[in-house]
Amino acid sequence: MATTIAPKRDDLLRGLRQSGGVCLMFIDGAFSAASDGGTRKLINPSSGEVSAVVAEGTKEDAERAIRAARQAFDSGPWSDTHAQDRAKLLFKLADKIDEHFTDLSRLETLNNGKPVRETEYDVTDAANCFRYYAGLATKPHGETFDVPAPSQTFVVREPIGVCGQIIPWNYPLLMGAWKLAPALAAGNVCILKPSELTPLTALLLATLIEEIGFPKNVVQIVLGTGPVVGQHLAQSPLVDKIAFTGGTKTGRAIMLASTGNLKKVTLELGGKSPNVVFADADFDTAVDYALFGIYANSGQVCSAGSRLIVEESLHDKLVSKIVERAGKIRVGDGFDPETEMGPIVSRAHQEKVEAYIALGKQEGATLACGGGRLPGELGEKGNFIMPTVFTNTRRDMRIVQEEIFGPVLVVQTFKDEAEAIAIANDTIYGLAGAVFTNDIAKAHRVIRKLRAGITWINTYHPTYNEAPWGGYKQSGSGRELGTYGYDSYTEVKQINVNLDVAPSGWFSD
Ligand code: TXE
Repeated sequence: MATTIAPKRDDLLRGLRQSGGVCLMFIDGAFSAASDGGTRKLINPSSGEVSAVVAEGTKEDAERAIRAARQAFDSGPWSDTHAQDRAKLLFKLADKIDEHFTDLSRLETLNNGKPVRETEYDVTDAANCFRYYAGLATKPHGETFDVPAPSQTFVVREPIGVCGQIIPWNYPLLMGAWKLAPALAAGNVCILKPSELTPLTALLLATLIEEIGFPKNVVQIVLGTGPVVGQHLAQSPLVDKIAFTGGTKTGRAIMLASTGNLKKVTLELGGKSPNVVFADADFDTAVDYALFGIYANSGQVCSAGSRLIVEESLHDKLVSKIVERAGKIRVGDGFDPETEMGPIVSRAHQEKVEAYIALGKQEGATLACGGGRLPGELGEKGNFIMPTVFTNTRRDMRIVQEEIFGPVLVVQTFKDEAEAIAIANDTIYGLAGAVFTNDIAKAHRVIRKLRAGITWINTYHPTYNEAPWGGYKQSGSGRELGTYGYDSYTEVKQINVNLDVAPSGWFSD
């Protein structure tokens, strides 16, 4: 394997605002430390070393940001700005992200561990997301209705207000873009809370936002843990909407916390997505996407194809090829140009994935490959798990039903189309799913029966800013991206106008 060419840590952190070696958050127009001076050491998932020290926000910091946001929305000019002006700023931000492409992608690799080739995709996607919503900002149109004269009725969309946006660690910059771009395009003000594990790229984004000159408090970035800062955002009566991406359990807690003022809530949660392969599928394509579906970002993807559901007659041939190819995946440091799969985000999450692997063995599934840590010095320091495949599974096994969120593929088999569909839909989740077959009618029949919001035929994972993202069942509520994502940041108002200004005479004089 080629030598790791990690840029120097201090060079990567240079773009961030710091004080005394602590990276600061962005509240009320200024880069600030935590109210109680608290800090958190971030750990590089590949080396186990401290990668940065960041401010650890408190409830008081969250409250300060909420009050500043409230003021900015209620009396600031942002929600009344012309959409063209908001679009201009979003286009500028997209250009700034492009200018900082290398800094952002390398910082993301330090942040989350994923290989540079993945973080480069993420940065490009993030810029494209801002650009998409910059374009969309000027496109919304209202409706008018043919109601009895002399009334005229029309409908407009308006921003919701103060949006708390809580994001996870698996796509730290991209999830920030998915949240901020539609909300800002629609005229909302945002408080973004990155995962406490991976706040670095959001902090660099804050410096770009400040440089561009967004109005004060239109975007704030508050750091801190979920149970403290995230929970406070969800509970606050001054916050109008929460948009959350993360685990299903946390999503439930957020929904409960949001009931006080019945704020709007969108949730993008976990999955256990089926990848259905029929015997007539193009073999090499099915193998390729089965690998990509589960091992991209080390399986830490909400839409990962974590259940391979294969027609019985193809099982042995398909599994043996997948096992052979999985064994060749180069696992290592994200800065190593030869690395194909990086580490797990944290030691705690690595242990959670390992506990599932142990459980799979206990439950009686066959470990066809992987199952252990990366051997050698790198494997001791970092959080690496080898690509893993379980066969001989049963539908009731926990490794089949629960989201593992790591590089662990479970294989299930089916005899016919009806059984494939029944197995595919047999979890509490409904985020994504795919079907591989050369029979186009069958592909469409199966896709239409999948209870999932994001689906693919003869491919896995590609998605675009234009199309809605979100899940059925316990994979969430609401949709992000596309016009659906924009709409989810707007209130809808009907306006009735009397075109014959005269008393109605309903009550006698
Ligand atoms: O996520 P959490 P965790 C799944 C995956 C993983 C599991 C747990 O299965 O194993 O979730 O991961 C904030 N109020 N996904 O614990 O807790 C937290 O600070 C408000 C799927 O790391 O959901 C972070 O910013 N906020 C997923 C964010 O929630 C709270 C991506 C996500 O963390 C909070 C990640 C609270 N009470 C994990 N508790 C996806 N859908 O892509 C935590 N947070």
